[in-house]
Amino acid sequence: MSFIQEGPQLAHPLHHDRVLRTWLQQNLDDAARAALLPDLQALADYALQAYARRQHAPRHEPVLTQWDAWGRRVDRIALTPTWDEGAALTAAHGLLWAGHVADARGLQRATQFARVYLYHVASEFYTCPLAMTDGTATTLKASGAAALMQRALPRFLSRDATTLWLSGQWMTETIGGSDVSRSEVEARQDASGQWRLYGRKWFASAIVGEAALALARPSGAGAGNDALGLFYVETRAADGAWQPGLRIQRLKDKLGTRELPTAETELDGLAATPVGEPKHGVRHIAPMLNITRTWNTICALAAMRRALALAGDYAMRREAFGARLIDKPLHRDTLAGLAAEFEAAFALGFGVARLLGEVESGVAAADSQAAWRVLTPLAKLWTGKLAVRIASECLEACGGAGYIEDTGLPQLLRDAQVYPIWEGTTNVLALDTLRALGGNDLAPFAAWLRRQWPADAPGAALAQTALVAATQWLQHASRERAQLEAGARSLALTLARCAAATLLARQAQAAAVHGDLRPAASLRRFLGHGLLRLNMANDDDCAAILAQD
Ligand code: MFK
Repeated sequence: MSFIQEGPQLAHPLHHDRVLRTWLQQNLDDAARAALLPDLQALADYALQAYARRQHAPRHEPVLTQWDAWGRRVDRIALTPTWDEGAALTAAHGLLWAGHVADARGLQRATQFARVYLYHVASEFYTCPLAMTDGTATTLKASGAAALMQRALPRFLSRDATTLWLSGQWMTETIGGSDVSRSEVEARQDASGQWRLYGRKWFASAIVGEAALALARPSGAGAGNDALGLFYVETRAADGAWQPGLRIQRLKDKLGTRELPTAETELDGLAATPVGEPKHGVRHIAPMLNITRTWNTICALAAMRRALALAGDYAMRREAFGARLIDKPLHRDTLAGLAAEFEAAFALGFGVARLLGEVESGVAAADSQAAWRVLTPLAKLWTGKLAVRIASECLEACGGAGYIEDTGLPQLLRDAQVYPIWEGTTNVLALDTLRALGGNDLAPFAAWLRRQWPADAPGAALAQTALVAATQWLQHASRERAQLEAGARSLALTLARCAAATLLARQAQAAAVHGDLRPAASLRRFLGHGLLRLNMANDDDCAAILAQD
């Protein structure tokens, strides 16, 4: 019998996640932690069971059946067994409800996203419709549309799986995912005054939802994004059938997230209700963007954590060149470098989640509110990129096994590729960061970061140097829009790293008081990777580099 290698095992996702436990310890008081713990424990237990189940079961994917045997159009979508469990888990553990509970300290989003973090990977991206539903609930609240709120919010935030509704976000059309200004779906009023939607939505990720928010152009309205309206639709009739005027044309054949039924839909008179006046649609849907981008951030962190946990476990089991991989200095150094990046990203992602709750509860200071608006795209764009890199490195850390489908490892990489793409690509979010900075003035954001930096923490000088360089670059680049845009990604990555270092430094200092020096070690390692990412060619060089004729 030749040698058989033991595969990686998943350790308990709550008990063996130092970074999460430290963050909870520092950010929640004893009572809040005690209240949260049963849900975290249950979701982590579920994640462990789901991982074990996947080792022995074939993968399932949703299946669309468009016609029944007798020629009726049915557009039935059979979901995976894991998706069938999603509503019960969501309701039981308050995955949506928790983010909307009134909390005088504004901790509701922190406790919600701790749940999401533990559920995400096991959920097979059921978290996608949850993100959209959360975004819809938040958008309806911001709109003040009383009748819609009264009807939909109790369903979106239900603690009872039988009454829970999910919602989608229908923005993307064939003509644009990032630039929605040329959207073609039209909204027309019929003779009774009822609005109806006509056209095609191209990437409806949460198609299983009972509702959706859709951008559409009221007939006769002008061109551009400001003329678009935001509409609320319900997808199901009382008997559970699709509403008239909604057809599911196809499920997407995607690189990853294959358990998630992403649909192309045809709208042919689907009844709709305007959210607010039927114009300024992008402005109306903006609250949703910031919510779903926070979900994206937390889910990217969860994916990184899963990849690191498996690669770390494998390093303890695998021997090569006379020792376990974990005892090989280069392998250990590689894993530690990745884990330090993850820990910094975690500090940023959960820092943004906490700030979101504070902003929504009205307890954030004005400067923190402005910082939150900048930090949201920064966290999303950086964690999205990092998730792909960490997944790729963790596969490599498992050698050839990392490339073999039924180890379950390749799926981590395929799924990770979605984080930088959906909810705004890296470049779109870099441009959004410029929008959030409100021009070329980095001073308020830099001052906010400096105020967060704990006194005497190591690395303050490094962060200061990076912020000064970023400020100078921005002042210089702002003279020419093309130069500013070309450098937006480099600037955003620099700011994201500065913000992450700052928040990790706070955690490291608080942990050190209790004798825990591990976050400080991560901070040192993270700072060693450098904060500055300002690196862009001028336009002539770009043209020269890209020229092939
Ligand atoms: C499991 C993980 C969970 C995640 C699941 C995700 C499932 C994914 C399925 C999808 O990916 S759905 C499609 C996602 N698509 C996008 O996210 C769109 C990407 N494009 C953008 O983000 C553009 O920046 C955007 C379309 C929002 C705007 O581009 P424009 O046309 O250049 O907008 P403009 O004129 O600058 O802004 C219009 C208004 O919106 C302005 O307000 P005012 O009218 O009052 O001046 C902006 O300030 C405001 N705005 C834009 N982005 C905002 C915002 N306000 C607040 N926050 C933002 N993020």
